Amino acid sequence: GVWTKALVIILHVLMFSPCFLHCQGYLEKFYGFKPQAGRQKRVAEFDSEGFPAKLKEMQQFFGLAESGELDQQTLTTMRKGRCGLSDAEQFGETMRWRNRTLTYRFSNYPPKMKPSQIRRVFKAAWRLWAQVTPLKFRRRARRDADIEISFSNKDHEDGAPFDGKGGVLAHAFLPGPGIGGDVHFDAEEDWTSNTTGYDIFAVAVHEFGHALGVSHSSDPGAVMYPAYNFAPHDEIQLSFQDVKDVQELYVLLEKPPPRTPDKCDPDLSFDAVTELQQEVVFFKDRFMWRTHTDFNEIGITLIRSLWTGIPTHLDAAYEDLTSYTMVFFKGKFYWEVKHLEVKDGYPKNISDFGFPSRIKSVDATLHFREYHVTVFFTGRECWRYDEEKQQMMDGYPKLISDEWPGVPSPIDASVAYKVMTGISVQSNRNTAQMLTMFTAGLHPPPPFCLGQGLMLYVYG
Ligand SMILES: [Ca+2]
Ligand SMILES: [Ca+2]
Ligand SMILES: [Ca+2]
Ligand SMILES: [Zn+2]
Ligand SMILES: [Zn+2]
Repeated sequence: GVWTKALVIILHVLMFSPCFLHCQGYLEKFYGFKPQAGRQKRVAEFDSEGFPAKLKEMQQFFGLAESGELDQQTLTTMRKGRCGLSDAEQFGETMRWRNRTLTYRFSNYPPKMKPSQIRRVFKAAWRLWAQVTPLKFRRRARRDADIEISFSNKDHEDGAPFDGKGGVLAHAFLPGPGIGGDVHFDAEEDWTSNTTGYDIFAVAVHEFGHALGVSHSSDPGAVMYPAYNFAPHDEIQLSFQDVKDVQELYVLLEKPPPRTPDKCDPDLSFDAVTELQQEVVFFKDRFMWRTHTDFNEIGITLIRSLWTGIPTHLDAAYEDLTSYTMVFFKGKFYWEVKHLEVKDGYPKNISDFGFPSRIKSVDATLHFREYHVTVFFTGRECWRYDEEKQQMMDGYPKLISDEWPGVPSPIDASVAYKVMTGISVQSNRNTAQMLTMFTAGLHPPPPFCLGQGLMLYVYG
């Protein structure tokens, strides 16, 4: 009847009230739960739609059965010592340090442990993070360290007071100036590095993760799992997830180190290709490959190992054999090089060739030795330059599609070699027609590869 029901409710409330309040506080603190305010509050506690939903969220995070009820497993998990930071907020990826060397400093030490021991333990904790990132950690005695480490009781004036023994063990601030990166430990915990109490090493590794910008992980094997999860003498190491998370901040977002291009990469395209006396030279980034008819092996070398005065990442290049001059192009400039030395007064502006001011760079050049003619490719247009008269030929520019039917534009690189003209066009994946290897006509003996983005044209 009514009375039994009332009794059940009363018992229910009595049984769960203290831990309900604790649990509500837990969800407020770590899952952003906002109980309804004012008069409604008492009634709202059990009926609130928000509560079971938040509880389920917490259960899901910890890999518990998502009952939405305060079952035993859930209560046990909530009573565990844990980190003071929220599990619900994902930190922005922008919260990371720009410096590669970070400094840390101890404001004080916990009462029961020797400072020298603490320093040794924390050094080892930083090492775990340093091993998987480009970061270095240095201890400072002076005040201006990036990461200030302190042990405090209860309210320590940062809006997140500690709670005495148990509960919240420590918290940390995300990377940033001032309090950013700082790590606070609850001084009232039983900190140890032996068998009893909380292992300060485990908690330090966790909090240092936050100080680097890593958020909580629901992987129970991760050190970034929010609850204290270690048996004494556990071997503490970063999990796959921890490493992935921190590398997302400090490794993947970095500019990758420059790759040395691979001449067998089928997607390889060239910046420029030119003749160089009996050789053909292919340029890519800081590198070049030199091919000589007498040698099968094609070596890759730095452009600067041969020509010190010219830039890398060239646009185009050709050799004017009548004057033994190499001409290199990059942006609106060109360089003339004789006997490996840049001639005086260079670089000069490409407008010298007679380009109108709208032409800001050239894509590729083709020099025909026997005709003393140089072809320039710019976007969809091509130009002819008379090397003897030193002027653009009449009637140019023309459309590449008119003058060179079938050659897609824009063009990456081109070279006229003996009777052949090789044109390299951006390997834009869908151009199967480019599989004709220019190099096949040049140097047949395998193993030989120099990309596949080259086409062979016979000029005649
Ligand atoms: Ca505490
Ligand atoms: Ca700081
Ligand atoms: Ca080019
Ligand atoms: Zn934490
Ligand atoms: Zn604090």
